[in-house]
Amino acid sequence: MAQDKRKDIRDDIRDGGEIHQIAGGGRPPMTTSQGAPVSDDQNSLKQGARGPTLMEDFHFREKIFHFDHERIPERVVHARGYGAHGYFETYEPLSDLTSADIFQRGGEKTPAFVRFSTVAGSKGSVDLARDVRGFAVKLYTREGNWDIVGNNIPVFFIQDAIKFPDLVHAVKEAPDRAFPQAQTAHDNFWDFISLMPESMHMVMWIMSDRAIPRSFRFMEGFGVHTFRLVDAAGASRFVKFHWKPRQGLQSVTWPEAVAINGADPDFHRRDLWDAIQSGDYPEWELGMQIFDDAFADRFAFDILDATKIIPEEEVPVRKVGRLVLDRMVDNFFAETEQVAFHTGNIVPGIDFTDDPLLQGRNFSYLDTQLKRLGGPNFTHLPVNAPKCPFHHFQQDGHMAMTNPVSRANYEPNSWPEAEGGPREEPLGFQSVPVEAKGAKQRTRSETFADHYSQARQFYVSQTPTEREHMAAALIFELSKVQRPEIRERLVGHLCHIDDTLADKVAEGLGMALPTPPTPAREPIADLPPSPALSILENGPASFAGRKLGILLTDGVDSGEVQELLEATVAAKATPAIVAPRIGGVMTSDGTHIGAAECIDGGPSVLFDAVAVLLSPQWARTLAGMHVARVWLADAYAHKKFILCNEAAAPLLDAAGLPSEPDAGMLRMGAGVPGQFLERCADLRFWERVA
Ligand code: HDE
Repeated sequence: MAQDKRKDIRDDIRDGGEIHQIAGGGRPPMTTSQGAPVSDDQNSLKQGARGPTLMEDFHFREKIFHFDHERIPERVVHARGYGAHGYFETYEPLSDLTSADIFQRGGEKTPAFVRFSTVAGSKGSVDLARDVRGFAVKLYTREGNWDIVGNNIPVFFIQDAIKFPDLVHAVKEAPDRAFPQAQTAHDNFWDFISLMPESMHMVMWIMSDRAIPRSFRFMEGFGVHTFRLVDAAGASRFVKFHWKPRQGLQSVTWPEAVAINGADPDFHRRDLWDAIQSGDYPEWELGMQIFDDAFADRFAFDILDATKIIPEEEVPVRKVGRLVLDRMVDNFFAETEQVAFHTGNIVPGIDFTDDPLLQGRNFSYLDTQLKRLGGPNFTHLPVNAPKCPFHHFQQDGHMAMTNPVSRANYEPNSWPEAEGGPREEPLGFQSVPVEAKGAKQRTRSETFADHYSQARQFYVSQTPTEREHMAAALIFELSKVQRPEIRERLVGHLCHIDDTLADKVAEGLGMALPTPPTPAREPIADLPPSPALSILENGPASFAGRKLGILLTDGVDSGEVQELLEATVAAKATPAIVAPRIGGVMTSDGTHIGAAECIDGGPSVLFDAVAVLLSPQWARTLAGMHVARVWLADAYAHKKFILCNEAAAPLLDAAGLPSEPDAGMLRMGAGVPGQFLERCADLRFWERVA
């Protein structure tokens, strides 16, 4: 029999037939990477059953060799990331503003790939680190790939790229002890930051809940720098890019982030995977803040300074298209790990400005890809290759896969068209002919010197709840700093931002208010609040896309369960059943309901709101279980909306919840699930004092 099968394989190879079709029924036969069929993948080749392994075992050698080389260097920053495919749809032609091909035809869809990331942690770190999130978008336009390599925060720590290695060294684990991992709460980070007043605006953002998003789906993205839009006549305007999530903004709180990192370190990637696999495709609108030289001249800050925003109230964000993510990758390594973004990947109709951070980035990204992906031909990888035709005379190098086939590999040449290769396109990319003047110098423009006005504006734009979170974050972070003088230096900067904040943080750290440092210049203005900067002011209109954790037990009223499940689906939210055992529960009418999580594997912190529907008997049992009490007590403390049935009362008591429900807690009854889910659109009952 085995003999026959081998013969079949040989015949198939001889015939040049599809070897995949023949052995082992529907499964393809295992082969070496040279294509030789493998008969035994369980045992290496030995001299005798207990003897030495033989050097001639080419299959073993090749398998181990390949395994030994599976890893490539992780990204020096943004190592932990998660990507998905989708498309960008242009709303209407923008030919009056830009000749970029992607903006010429309304309704046109352009393929896109997006990679979200944390910055500081290594590849295997947790998703809910307090950190900036990368929001890198590759648009495969008909005139080449355009990468908007942005973040979920519109400003940056530093003004000049030459400080980037210092910043990254300071935030990452210390070189001697190799910790802490994926966090800013340590001496090196705050030492550096407290010596860099230009970082104060960014510090306000990362101490806000922006740095702990509920999911990639609920955060904004920003191009950060000022770019240019260039029209067909060569006239240009300035532009800042924004990605606005259709799902609304949402973050978790710090105590939740800490707990989620333990319960599900893959919380963000799982969320994106689940949403896309279930057909709930996340969307962002591309917004542009477009302005001219006159605005740039009169704006209080320098538009080339990446530590500043342009408030949306001053230059409104015009929505020009939408990005939809609708397909997960087939292979994480091939696509998400090997995708190579570069700020220098721009297309005709878009151009750079002289922002010194952007200029430095344009210099950096090719280097990093060369190191990471092992050679200059990473553009041949499917995720990086343009989807439009491309022709050039670059050749050879490691792993060259798309090679020229004609004779000419240089230009000019006099070979006929068929063999002569490509020629320049007069309408191809042209830089805006900006005049540059001034002496060569290492200096920082005076126009970059106000480090506090916008930091303050961010703080005063937050709701009281958000301000409290910021103060708590600063106290937490600085409490992890061992050297008191670092804490003092940082609180000194806070004195320039907001007195109440400085007082609160000093009080929380148990220190006297320090003397503030002398600012590089007096703050330009006491700027008005900008509501666009608050997450809570920009939440969702409904509970759609959120997750309701439903704790169920055997014997629960089947009508209650049915109504809640139907209301949840009608609200376009996802119900996640949590049960005492993963086998699920049997409701009062004998219906079996499967569980997504067993109660200790699915703590309430993983859900946006919770419902507790129990049978009287199980309510008493759960009241005696620590894990069940914590499940409910946490939901309450995390200010989640809670729906409970009558029978759950013993568990509520045991968990220490007040006997009088607050307005964030609803009692189950006919018609209540619908009301509850409407209430949940507020996401949290912030008024609760817990
Ligand atoms: Fe990056 N950055 N960056 N960066 N960056 C990288 O490129 C760099 C900056 C951003 O998902 C690296 O492929 C310099 C700002 C994202 O693959 C590297 C400076 C912003 C990603 C690099 C900055 C970003 C990166 C590391 C200071 C927001 C992940 C691996 C001038 C606007 C892209 C890699 C992905 C990645 C350099 C500052 C966004 C080393 C020198 C500001 C989203 O090239």
